Amino acid sequence: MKIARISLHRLAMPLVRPFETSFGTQTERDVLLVHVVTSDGVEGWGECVAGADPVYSSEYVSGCEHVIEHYLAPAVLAARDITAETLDARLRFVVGHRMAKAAVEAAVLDAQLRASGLSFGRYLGAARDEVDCGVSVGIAPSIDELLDEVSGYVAEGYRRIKLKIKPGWDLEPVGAVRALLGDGTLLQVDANTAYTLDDIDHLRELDAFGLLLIEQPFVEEDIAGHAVLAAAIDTPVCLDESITSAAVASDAIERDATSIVNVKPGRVGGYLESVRIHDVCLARDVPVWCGGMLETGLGRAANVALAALPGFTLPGDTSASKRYYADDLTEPFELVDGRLRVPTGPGTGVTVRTDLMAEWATRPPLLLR
Ligand code: OSB
Ligand code: MG
Repeated sequence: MKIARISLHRLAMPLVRPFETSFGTQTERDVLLVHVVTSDGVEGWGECVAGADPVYSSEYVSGCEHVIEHYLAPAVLAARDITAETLDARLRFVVGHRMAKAAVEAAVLDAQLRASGLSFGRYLGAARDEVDCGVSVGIAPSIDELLDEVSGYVAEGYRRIKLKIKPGWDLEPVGAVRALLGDGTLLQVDANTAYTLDDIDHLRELDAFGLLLIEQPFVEEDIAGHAVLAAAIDTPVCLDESITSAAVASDAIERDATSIVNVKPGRVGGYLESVRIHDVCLARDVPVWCGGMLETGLGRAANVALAALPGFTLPGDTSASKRYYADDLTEPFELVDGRLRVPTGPGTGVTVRTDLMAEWATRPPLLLR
């Protein structure tokens, strides 16, 4: 396959409600889309999941746009023949920048699969036609408002609740939500690196709430600290930010720093590396689940396909479109019995609504050839 043209699109999409985590509050998504056109005129789309600011990871959307414009896109355009499978070798000269690479990979893979009539699900190895869904609930202004929000999601049918926590917003809200849900409902927490080794005794108090897991309590680089924590508490430790590749996943599992793994294609450099992480975990009986980055319908479509692989045994942060956006960028994903259907059409199986894209654009498209 020859990529003849690449365009980069930047749009602002308002969230239906502010999303607060230990690293800040977000009221809209600053979305970067990668569009590729092959020499045969086949199109592919990829979504970049980097945030507006480098606070979840070192990447941020303007940085991704820069590295794609100046390094990744020129390398793709210069290749006489390229596929999703050969892309990693082509782009290896750029160190890191995984979210930028993942967006390019998604666009190339989408075009490749559309050309061959294959869906993301079929290509990645989906074993199911629908996936169990959870929902990630931000830090709320008060416990009452948190309970209202959680009750709404429970009524919609979500199969697992995840609460964002930070020092000062942990035991009390988690206890209140556990009391609301009763013992039968899956409940987990995500600290987004807000704690340190000094907090181990405090984090042990979460054991009282029967949590499925605690996600990323310590900083990204601290695999050793997570191993210490995992040995000291009953709640399973699940790494998110720390898992940047299949090699790191394998190492973290080996060192007992994580007994469950959150897979996010953007964070690990793409869908192909995500499948490799899945395979590493499946071989060791480590459950994986698909994380989210407040994706539009475009990124969601591919994530839902990934979440249908056999090792994804826990509900993902793959929520319905309306949990994020009043209008989605593609046909909306709707929850049925707590599940989303895996798209079956070629490529991602969804269509980017270019009319809405133009309406939400924050600058004209950047055309590269
Ligand atoms: O840590 O999982 C996270 C959103 C943005 C950045 C990081 C995270 C999240 C979420 C939301 O928790 C997941 C989603 O619903 O897309
Ligand atoms: Mg997380």
